[in-house]
Amino acid sequence: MADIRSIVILTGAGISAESGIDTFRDAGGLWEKHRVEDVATPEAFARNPALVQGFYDARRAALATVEPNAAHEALARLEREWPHELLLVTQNVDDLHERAGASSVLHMHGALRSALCGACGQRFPWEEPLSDAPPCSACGAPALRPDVVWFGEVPYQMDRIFAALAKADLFVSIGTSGAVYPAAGFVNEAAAHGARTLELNLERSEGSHWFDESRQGRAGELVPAWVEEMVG
Ligand code: BV8
Repeated sequence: MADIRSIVILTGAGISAESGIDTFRDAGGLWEKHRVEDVATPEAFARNPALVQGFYDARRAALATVEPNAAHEALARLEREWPHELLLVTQNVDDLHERAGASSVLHMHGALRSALCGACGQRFPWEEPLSDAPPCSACGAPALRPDVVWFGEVPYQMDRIFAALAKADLFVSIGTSGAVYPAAGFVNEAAAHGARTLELNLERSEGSHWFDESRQGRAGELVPAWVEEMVG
């Protein structure tokens, strides 16, 4: 690993699967129970706010019933022990990276435990349901929505992510199907700037062919083994 200094890691729903959180596209996943266009777009929220708020209230409440797994813990260890730059980007809206001890997690698609005011744009840490339209703590309007990036909305901190990808020596994608952009294009962005690329996923993804190396298996096994290779 002598030639590797800066690392960018991207995680997806697969890293939380062994914690009991449904992925999106696996059998029995979230998109089998809800059509994307009915619950994960601004149009869906405008059309049926109660359905969308209920979908996210249920997922926020479920966070109390799950725990981080060995993969989350291994990435927290890497963050503690890696002596050079490391950026952990997650597409996930759960808080399992943080609860495993990761201290600097970039939630490019927002977070269940955050609320966004549609009236004044303020964000707040949030634990409670939003279905009963609580007033915004800043402006008082009953306009709070999940602080989550829906399809058609702009992911958070894209400049920071692209700057890190341009400097990365290694890009690692963990537990994602490579189905959604711009996240699915990060491997190409990193490789175009000379990074080595590694995929750790249960099965081959839509983007596996872009990676220098793709390992198949459960994140709970592959991620601790990879972290041991890096810092052991
Ligand atoms: C944007 C938050 C402009 C919400 C999410 C046509 C072509 C190309 C693009 C588009 C297009 N039409 C529209 C677009 C853009 C669109 C898009 O990509 N659509 C797709 C469907 C084609 N994207 C957007 O709208 C994005 N915004 O483009 O803005 C822009 C662009 C660039 C720069 C600035 C602005 C916004 C998209 C964000 C949507 N919000 N999540 C919520 O959580 O409810 S997306 C959601 O799905 C995830 O966050 C993630 O990003 C995405 C994919 O999910 P995964 O995490 O990968 O999960 P999945 O179930 O799919 O896969 C799980 C994987 O884990 C599997 O591979 C499985 O094998 C593996 N696995 C399972 N178990 C395990 C495991 N691996 C290891 N161990 C295990 N145990």
